[in-house]
Amino acid sequence: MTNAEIADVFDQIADLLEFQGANPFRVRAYRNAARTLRELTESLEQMVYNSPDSLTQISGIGADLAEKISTLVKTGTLPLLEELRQQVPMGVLEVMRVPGLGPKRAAALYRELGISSLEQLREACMAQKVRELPGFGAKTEEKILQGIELAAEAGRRTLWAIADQLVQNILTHMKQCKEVGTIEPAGSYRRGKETVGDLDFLVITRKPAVVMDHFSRLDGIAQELARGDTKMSVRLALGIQVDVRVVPEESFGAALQYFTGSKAHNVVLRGLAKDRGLKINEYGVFRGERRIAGRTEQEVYGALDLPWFPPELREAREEFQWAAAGQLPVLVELADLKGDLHVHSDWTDGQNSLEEMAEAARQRGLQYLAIADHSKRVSMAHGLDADRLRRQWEEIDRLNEKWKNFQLLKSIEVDILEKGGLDLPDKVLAEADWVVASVHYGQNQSREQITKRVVEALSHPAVSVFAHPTGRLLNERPPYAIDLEAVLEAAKKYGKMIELNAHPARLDLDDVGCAAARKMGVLVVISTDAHSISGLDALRYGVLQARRGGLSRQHVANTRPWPELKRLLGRS
Ligand code: DGT
Ligand code: CA
Ligand code: CA
Ligand code: ZN
Repeated sequence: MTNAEIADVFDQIADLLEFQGANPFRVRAYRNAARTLRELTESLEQMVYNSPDSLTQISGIGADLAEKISTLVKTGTLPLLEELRQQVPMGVLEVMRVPGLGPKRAAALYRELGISSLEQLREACMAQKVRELPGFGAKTEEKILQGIELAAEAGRRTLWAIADQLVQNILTHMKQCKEVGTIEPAGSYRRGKETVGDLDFLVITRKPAVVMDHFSRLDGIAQELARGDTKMSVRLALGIQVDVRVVPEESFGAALQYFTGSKAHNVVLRGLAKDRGLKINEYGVFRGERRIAGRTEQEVYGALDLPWFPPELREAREEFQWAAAGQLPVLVELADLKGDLHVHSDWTDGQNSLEEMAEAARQRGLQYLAIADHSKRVSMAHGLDADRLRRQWEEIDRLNEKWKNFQLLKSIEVDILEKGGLDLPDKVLAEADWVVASVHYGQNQSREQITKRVVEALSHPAVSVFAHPTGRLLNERPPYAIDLEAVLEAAKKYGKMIELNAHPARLDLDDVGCAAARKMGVLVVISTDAHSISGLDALRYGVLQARRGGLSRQHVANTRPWPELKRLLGRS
C-alpha cells in the first residue's frame, strides 16, 4: 500500500464521519493525518515492517492512528472503515464528491430529501427541490447540476497519457500475430487530444478471423461487446472501449483518414470533395464509380489538392485556411525544446534533489532547468521563504560549477495571493533568473477578481510567466472563471509569457488557448511542473498539445537557448 492510498482511506473515514455528524475534532484528526501522510517522504509500509515504533514520531500520529496504519498495511482495510461503509449508503460518497458539495451538504441532502445517489441528486435539482433547502439556493443548484455532469463525464474519458500506454500494449500484442500486416491507431488518440473517449485501430490482414481471435486474447479485456466480419469491439477492465477494424490494403489511407477524424474535419473535407464533383468515404476518393485515391493518406488529400495534415491539426479550425494559402505551419517537436522552466525539488514537495533533477534533465538532452519550488504561502508543500530560497540559490550556484553545457536556473513558483500581490518581497524576486507566478488559493473567486490579480501579477517587473493559466484538472476540476483573453492581453502588454503545463492531467493551456496566445503574439513556455525525475518525461504531452494549437518552434519560448530567452525577458 502506498502512502497516498493510506491517506485516501483516512480522508474517506473523515468524509464518512463528517457525513454522520461525528465530533469535529475526530474528523479533523483524520483529515490532518491524511495530509501529513500524503506529504511524508518515507514509505509507511516499510516503517510498519521495519520500525513500527517510529510511526508515532510522525507529527499528528498517536498510538491509535499508528495502530490503524499497521492494520491497513497488513490487511488492506480497517474495521472502522468497513463499519462506516455499512452505515452510509454507497452512493453518498459519490454525492459528496460533486464539486460544491462535501460531507456536510451531502448529509443535509440525505436528511432532507433522502438523496443517496447522483441520479437522485440530478432529479432533485431538475425538480428545483434543492434550492429550497436552507443554505443552498438556485445558483448552488445550477452548480451542482454542472458538477454532476462533470462527475459523470469523469468516468467516461481517458487521459491521453494513459491511453498511450494502452495503445502501446495493444500494438505490442497485435504485432505478435503474423497475420497482422499493418496496424495503426486512429481517432482522437492519433489527433493527440488530451482525453480520448475510445480507442480505434485499423488493421490490414488477409485473415480477419485469425486477427480477431488474437485480439480477443489481449490481457485486460473485461467484455467482448461486438464481433462482425470486419469489426470487433471490446471493453477493457479500465472501462475504455477499443474498436478494431479490418480494412482492405487499397483503402487503408482512406480508412485511416476517415477514422482519425475529427468529425468536423471530415465534414469540411466531404464538402471540398463535392465541390470538385468527387465523393470521399472510408474506402477512398471516387469520381463516379472509379476510385482515384485510397491507398495512403497523402494520396487521399492529394486527390483534393490538399497537403497531408498532421493529425493534431484536424479539428476544422485553421487548417483548411492554411492549406488554401499554401502555408501549413511546421509544428514544434520535442527535439526542439532546450529546457524545462518549471520543476520542483525536495526543497518543497518534489521527490528528488536539485542534483538528481539536473542530471535527469541533462540525460534527456536539455540545456537548462528552472527549479521553481513553491513559495511559503503553499504551506502544505513546505513552500520557501526568502531565507530558504536564497540558500537554495547558493546551492544552485555551487552545482552549476560542475557543468559546461547545462545550467540550473534560480527560480521560484511564487504564489499570487488571494488578495492580490506576490508571496515574496520584490527584492528577492528581482534576484531570480526566472519567476513563475501561479494561483493556488482563491480559485473560486469571481471572473473579475481572479483576472484582476493575475493581470496585476503579470505587470510585476520580476514575473516571467503565468503558470497553469486556467487551473483545470482533467476529469476533476473545471477551469477557474478567469478571462483568458484579458490575461493574454496583459502578457502581451508587459512582455510576459504564458505556460503550457505539460502534466498529463493539466495540459493547461489547452489547444484553443495555445492558438489564442499565438494569434496574440504571446510566447508559450512548455514546462512539466515535474515533482520527480520521471515527471520530466511529460514534455512530450505538452508538445502534442502545442501542436494541436498550431504552434511552431518560434511560438515556443523554450526552443531557444537560455541566453537568448533571457534577452527576450529583458534581463541580460
Ligand atoms: P473520442 O473517441 O470520443 O475521443 O473521439 P474520436 O474522434 O476518436 O471519435 P470516434 O471514436 O467516435 O470516431 C473516430 C473517428 O471516426 C471520428 O473522429 C471521425 C470518424 N467517424 C466516426 N463516426 C463518424 C460519423 O458518423 N460521421 C463522420 N463523418 N465521421 C465519423
Ligand atoms: Ca475514438
Ligand atoms: Ca470509436
Ligand atoms: Zn509547480
